Amino acid sequence: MSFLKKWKEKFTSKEKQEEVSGKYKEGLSKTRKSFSEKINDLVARYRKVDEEFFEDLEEILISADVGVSTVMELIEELEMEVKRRNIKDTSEVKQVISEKLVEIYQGDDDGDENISLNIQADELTVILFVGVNGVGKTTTIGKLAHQLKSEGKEVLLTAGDTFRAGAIEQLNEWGKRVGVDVIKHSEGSDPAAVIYDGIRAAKSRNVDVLLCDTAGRLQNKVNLMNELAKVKRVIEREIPNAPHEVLLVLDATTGQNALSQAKTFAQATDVSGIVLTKLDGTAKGGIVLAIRNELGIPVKLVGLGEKVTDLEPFDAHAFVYGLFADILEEE
Ligand SMILES: Nc1nc2c(ncn2[C@@H]2O[C@H](COP(=O)(O)OP(=O)(O)O)[C@@H](O)[C@H]2O)c(=O)[nH]1
Ligand SMILES: [Mg+2]
Repeated sequence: MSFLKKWKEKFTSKEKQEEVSGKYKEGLSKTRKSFSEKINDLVARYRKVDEEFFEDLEEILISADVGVSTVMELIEELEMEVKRRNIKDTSEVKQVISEKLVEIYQGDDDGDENISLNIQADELTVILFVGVNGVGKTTTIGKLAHQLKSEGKEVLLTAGDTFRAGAIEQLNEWGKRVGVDVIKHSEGSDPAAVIYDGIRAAKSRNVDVLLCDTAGRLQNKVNLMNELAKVKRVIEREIPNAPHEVLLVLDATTGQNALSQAKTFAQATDVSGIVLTKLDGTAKGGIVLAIRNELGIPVKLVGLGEKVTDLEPFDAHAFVYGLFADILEEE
């Protein structure tokens, strides 16, 4: 089945499809523009699908930050598929590239890797946000709080980034903006102690989801590890299966640097999912594929802008649609 057809079939209503498509299209407009221009140009330059065509395609993908080993795998798959389908004309390759990009993200099965957040049905869910300064942890917490609240959940925030007074105030502002309470201590206090208070408050107020902010100092890896380990111990002691998610927030505009941050954090703590922010700010959105393929940690949420509604569950189809929307023909 064609890529576009499959994508449309995922939705129960046309309105929903248009809403999700629209958000991804807008959020990925920089990447799409650069990507579709290059692909169209490539297809115009080559009539025949040959080795040089694939070499140029390889370069385009690498320049979109897809990641070298992911690109190699993709090109190999494409070459096989093109042979199998006996495709000669370069314009037909666009379709195959979009299909293979989804496949490479999702793996061999038809895909439904569980990217939804592990939210408990009838007990408190604790989600810990980690990541270096400036990647968008606090903003993502604000956006997610808004989303959960609009689903009817009781949400509480904890200001575990006690390193700077500004960070506590920023979370507090988000709390006011979306109408949820924030548990906070003063600047310089122990993050584990704030989070402990957050859990206590969440329990006594019958909260559904507790979102915990943390500081992200990477200068000292040992400190970071110790701090995260302590925070996790405190959470585990209060709730045996918690934290239910440890979300590593990465800034898509930092490209390959995001990958190396991810490796460091994965050593420091058990990361259950990735939030990739600022996809709207980069032309190199291909980093999503590199992260999935090279780290083996699912991207669960993507930040597609600064507005409170600019947070979406990651969807490989939507992502590839956002990249190819201009160049795939409707049938
Ligand atoms: N364009 C864009 N900006 C974002 C996104 N997420 C966060 N930001 C911005 O990134 C900056 C740093 O975010 P912040 O939440 O303070 O990062 P933190 O230090 O990790 O808590 C802020 O100016 C946010 O508005 C996003 O998805 N898109
Ligand atoms: Mg912050």
